[in-house]
Amino acid sequence: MTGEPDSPEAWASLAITPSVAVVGLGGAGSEAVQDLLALGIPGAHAIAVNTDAKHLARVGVDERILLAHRELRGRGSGGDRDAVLRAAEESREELLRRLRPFEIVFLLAGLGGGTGSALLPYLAGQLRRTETLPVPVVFLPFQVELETNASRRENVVATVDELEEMGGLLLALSNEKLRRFESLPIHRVFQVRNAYLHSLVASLVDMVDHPSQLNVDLATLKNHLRDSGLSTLLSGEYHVSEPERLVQEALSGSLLDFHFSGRTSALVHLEGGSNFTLRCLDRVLRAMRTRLGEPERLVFGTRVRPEPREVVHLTAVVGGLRTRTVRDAVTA
Ligand SMILES: Nc1nc2c(ncn2[C@@H]2O[C@H](COP(=O)(O)OP(=O)(O)OP(=O)(O)O)[C@@H](O)[C@H]2O)c(=O)[nH]1
Ligand SMILES: [Mg+2]
Repeated sequence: MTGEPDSPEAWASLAITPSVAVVGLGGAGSEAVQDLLALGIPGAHAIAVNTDAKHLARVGVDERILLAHRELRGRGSGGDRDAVLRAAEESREELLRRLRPFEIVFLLAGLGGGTGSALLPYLAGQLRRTETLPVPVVFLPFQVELETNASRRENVVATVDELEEMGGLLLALSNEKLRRFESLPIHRVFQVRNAYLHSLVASLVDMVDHPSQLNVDLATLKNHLRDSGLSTLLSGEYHVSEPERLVQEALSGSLLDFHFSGRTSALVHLEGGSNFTLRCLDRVLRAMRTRLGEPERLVFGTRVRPEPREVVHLTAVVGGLRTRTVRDAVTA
């Protein structure tokens, strides 16, 4: 420890940096984790959990967990959510032992299969009883997959219902929204989506990880989430001279699926340079208020860097998603 026992340095070194895990569940989730790793999330630990031993063996992560179970025999579940739940229940202690040490655990899964669809709400529910903050991230299948495959649709709806019921943060990335990139090759489209997800994950981690002038830390975030119902995460960057556009970009440029209800709330964090003025902050907050239809609660934090910057970065946790929103997207 540096400095005198009562010095600010000593206290700073006592403050615990949030430890973050990015966890891929099933095939699609594990692949997305690899893309996030490639883009870099400083300090985050990458884990893949699968019932498919072959797939697990070829993903490049820090830690692999095979859900071994008599029924599944290391070959994936072939869409059997119930079998995966039985396996998860059997391995509950082990899974929690590996995930509980982290303060924030992002859980990623493509919905529609068995492994990711079953594990995501199961683990989110288990972790919510601990000190760890679970952040579920789901990839919703293309509409055509839902319309042409009843069992896949049932898996998706069951998972989404459980997650909505739980409340808290939910990042639902809609494959349908990827249609705006339809001229790109398919693997590139998923990379674009994962790069967008990376910017959200990195923004959240950065918001709680580095001290600000008006601070938003992990405790602030957890408190905010407790009273906000179902929430999602937005982020964006725009020129410091156009604060309203910053809010518009963050809300409309999103690949997430969400609609707001009448009772919204927002936790907003802004980072800018030495030219980020109080007027700019005020305009962002007013724009946010208008766009969210007079939120019940608006909490904000700011961080100002010593050098001037062209852009302001916004991270927002917005609560009060209309219930059934994601399900509407699934059943529309
Ligand atoms: N492979 C892959 N699939 C994706 C991706 N994004 C969404 N998906 C979809 O994710 C859904 C779930 O598929 P998987 O991840 O293979 O399923 P799983 O969770 O491994 O479950 P089982 O194999 O049935 O045990 C499917 O509808 C895919 O089309 C992606 O980036 N990669
Ligand atoms: Mg699989």
